[in-house]
Amino acid sequence: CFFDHAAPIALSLTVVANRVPIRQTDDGWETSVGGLTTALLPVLEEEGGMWVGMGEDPDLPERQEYPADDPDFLVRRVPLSSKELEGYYYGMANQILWPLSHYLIQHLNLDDQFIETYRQVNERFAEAVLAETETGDEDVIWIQDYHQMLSPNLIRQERPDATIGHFWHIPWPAMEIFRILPWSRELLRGMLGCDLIGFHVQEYVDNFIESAEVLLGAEVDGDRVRHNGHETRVEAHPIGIDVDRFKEMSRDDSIEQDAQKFRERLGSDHIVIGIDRLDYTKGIRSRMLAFEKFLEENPEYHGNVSFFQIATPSRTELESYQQIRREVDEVVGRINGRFAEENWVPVNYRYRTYTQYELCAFYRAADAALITPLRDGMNVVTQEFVTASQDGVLILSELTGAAYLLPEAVQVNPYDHGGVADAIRTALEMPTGEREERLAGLKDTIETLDVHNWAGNFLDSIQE
Ligand code: ADQ
Repeated sequence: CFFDHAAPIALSLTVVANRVPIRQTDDGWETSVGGLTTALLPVLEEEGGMWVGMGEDPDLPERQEYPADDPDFLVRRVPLSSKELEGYYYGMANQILWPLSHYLIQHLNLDDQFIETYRQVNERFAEAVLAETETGDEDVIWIQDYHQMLSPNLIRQERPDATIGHFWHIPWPAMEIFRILPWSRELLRGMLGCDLIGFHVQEYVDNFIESAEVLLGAEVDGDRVRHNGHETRVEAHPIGIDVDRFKEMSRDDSIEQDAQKFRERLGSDHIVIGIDRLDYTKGIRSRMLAFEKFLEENPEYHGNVSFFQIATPSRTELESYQQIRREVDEVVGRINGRFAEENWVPVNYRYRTYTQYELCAFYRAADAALITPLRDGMNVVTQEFVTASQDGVLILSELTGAAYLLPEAVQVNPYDHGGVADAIRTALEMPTGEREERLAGLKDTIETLDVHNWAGNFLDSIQE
């Protein structure tokens, strides 16, 4: 992989993502925490380069060298008006591409205004990249996610020799779902400006290739797609977490103490956790219904098991997110109203963010994690739990990218509440030997997925 090379590769990297990786705090500027930043910052720090993302605040500079005293890389903001942000981000990205890719088409809002603004904003991003970069053999432009489907080909038209990659972090749906979009062909042509497109798993690679073949009549040869005289490779590059950082954090004595205090506070023999952004794709409401069924069917567990669910506020401006929040509130209230006893509350629900350090203590304290999205590109909470846990059981939705890679998890269909209820019982009663064996297998896989390998492998592949 890239980081194992004896001498660093001469590479100048331009990352294009919806958001820039730095934020302003009371003490000055700092890098934000998150998978993308963790993966790509070391490359930018070592090799230099640029990160292009949207500028939501007109008071922040368009160009900012970071860190200011001894710059490693350039942050380039593409300033967006609130109207642009609404159409491109809240509209096209969040109300069209997000629900469609997760097969939840009841949330689709196919408003023509959204694609109009999306085209304009993708053009603005492409112009920023073209203005700031030169074409050299070692220059790589790496675009991230569904916010930027058109900019690859816009850049390609001006720079036929540029090296352009794209990583798509969510599922690529079946061709018959993708073709629902009135602009499916235009969006595919935009993506095919790339030299390399990465997805988490082969299923999404196959879906993308089929979409290009059927909808554009592209020529396909294995993982290569030819269209309009240009060839694009499409590959699976499953993302990981920063395993060493997570391991180190979870070994910290104070994490162990915090986990212990947390267990005492909940006061139950068994703790099951769920941690997600509050998003209708994450299946939080279905999970609650499954837990309710578990309580109905297993009265001997009343008073002995607590379900601790954290939901991070997300995309709160959108009605569909306000609605899922109301629905989750309602079902939590109902379950607790129905089953709570003098010294026991079955569902402990928190609608807020935590630090990674705090999350790590929750992972450590849990007997089982209930990770049951209705659909998820990968789901890295899974990997964080497995890395931090010492003896926990992973219950995982088979409709996630992670499920393809983690056969040792107890896999469930998130729509099957009875099946999930049975899985909870299986997890709580699993013999120690089996728990250890499954967890060891999961840990092995997650070590190899490490986020540094992910970035390194993608960058190696694009430079082949
Ligand atoms: P997300 O949909 O955001 O990512 P996920 O992969 O689960 O989903 O990552 C969520 C991250 O947020 C985790 O690192 C988690 O620790 C953190 N988080 C969640 N709740 C939190 C809280 N209350 N406080 C603090 N942090 C919290 C998209 C795709 C996924 C894909 C990733 C990476 O939807 O399928 O795995 O990108 O490619």
